[in-house]
Amino acid sequence: MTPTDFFTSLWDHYTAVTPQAHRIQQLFKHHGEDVLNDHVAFRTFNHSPISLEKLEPQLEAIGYKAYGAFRFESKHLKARCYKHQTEIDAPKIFLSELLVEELPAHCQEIIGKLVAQIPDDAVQTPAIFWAGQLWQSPTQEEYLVLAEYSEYAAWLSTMGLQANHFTVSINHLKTLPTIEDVNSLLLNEGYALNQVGGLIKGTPELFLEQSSTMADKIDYTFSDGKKKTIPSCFYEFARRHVMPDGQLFDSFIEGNADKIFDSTNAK
Ligand code: OOG
Ligand code: NI
Repeated sequence: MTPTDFFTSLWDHYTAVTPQAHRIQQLFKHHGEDVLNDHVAFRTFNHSPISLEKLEPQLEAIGYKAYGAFRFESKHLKARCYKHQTEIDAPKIFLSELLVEELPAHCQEIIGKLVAQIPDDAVQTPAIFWAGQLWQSPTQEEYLVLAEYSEYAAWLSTMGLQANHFTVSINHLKTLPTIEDVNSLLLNEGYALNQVGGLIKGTPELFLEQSSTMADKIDYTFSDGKKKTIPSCFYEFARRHVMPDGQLFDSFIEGNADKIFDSTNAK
């Protein structure tokens, strides 16, 4: 599978649950922009058939290589970032996993029941990255219990493996050169942006500025038949800055990422 085929399928699955991303991309195009993606992100459960270490070879299969590692203590996550070895314009990939053993025992039990349903050999091709929910839906009660301790766990229990966001590269925009320009346009159009820690995560001095929408909402039916509107996926905007060595910063920042995760919070 080529990176182009990979991202085409990924985008189709993502926009099916994130119609705002398609609309915002159209908005940029109407401003005469070509929209390039800076990165996409995935979430998963550790110690499972879809753990980070089981997924990584599928990224390598399409030409990606890890170049950074991150830890989010209070969210009980670890993550790695990947870039394509030869295609410099291919989006970077951010892959995180929940350290399930760090959650309370009753949360581990709920997650244990979900991951037990994933076949051991679930990861065979890069198409696993848009497989979605690989288990029977949790009950509403289970979802709410997970959300109390980990919004990430609750989100993952309902949305599964898929791109949780695509990210517009502001560096490639001609008419909206700053992140403030992008945010103003989106706010004027009525989009809800992630306000955690302020609209803009990061600074030019950190060489990375990011903002994001709050996730779209979808109607979801739990395994007990209860229905609820829950967060699906969101759209991000990133502007990278040149470092003193003349290179564009191409990694991620824990302090920024920690707040970007909250774009799928239900409350
Ligand atoms: C990933 C959050 C981190 C970034 O750009 O720092 C991230 C997630 O929400 O799963 O994408
Ligand atoms: Ni991101």
